[in-house]
Amino acid sequence: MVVAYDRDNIFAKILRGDLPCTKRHETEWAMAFDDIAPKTPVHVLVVPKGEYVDFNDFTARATAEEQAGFWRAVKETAEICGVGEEGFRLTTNNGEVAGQIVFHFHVHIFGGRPLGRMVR
Ligand code: D5M
Repeated sequence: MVVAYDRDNIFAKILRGDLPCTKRHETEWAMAFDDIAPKTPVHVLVVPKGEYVDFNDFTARATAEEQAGFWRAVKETAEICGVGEEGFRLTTNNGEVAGQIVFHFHVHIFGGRPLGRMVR
């Protein structure tokens, strides 16, 4: 079930500077900041600057340039946060069924400790 984009979602407010964040990286295409409730020593969220509800929406509507810029920012953020070489986990929750609670597309970067195996 697709949710309509709400311009007052938490990440839209952070992008506008209406809410504070601990910023780790920013480019023309994306911003990265610490998750407010970190699950690992490095737990950073990377959000595109465009208005996309979730991964499905982003991949369907963002231009190739936006998508490339976004994924480049994800890679740069991992490096800036010191986990680019040793390894990290990327997660995106796509839709309520996956537990998504903020409906502005974002990718979690987890790292900074051994994460164990998630899928066997
Ligand atoms: O989960 C959304 C994630 O966003 C969750 O890990 C908490 C985080 N969150 C919520 N509010 C904030 C603020 N204000 N700053 C930083 N991080 C925040 P998901 O299931 O991926 O939608």
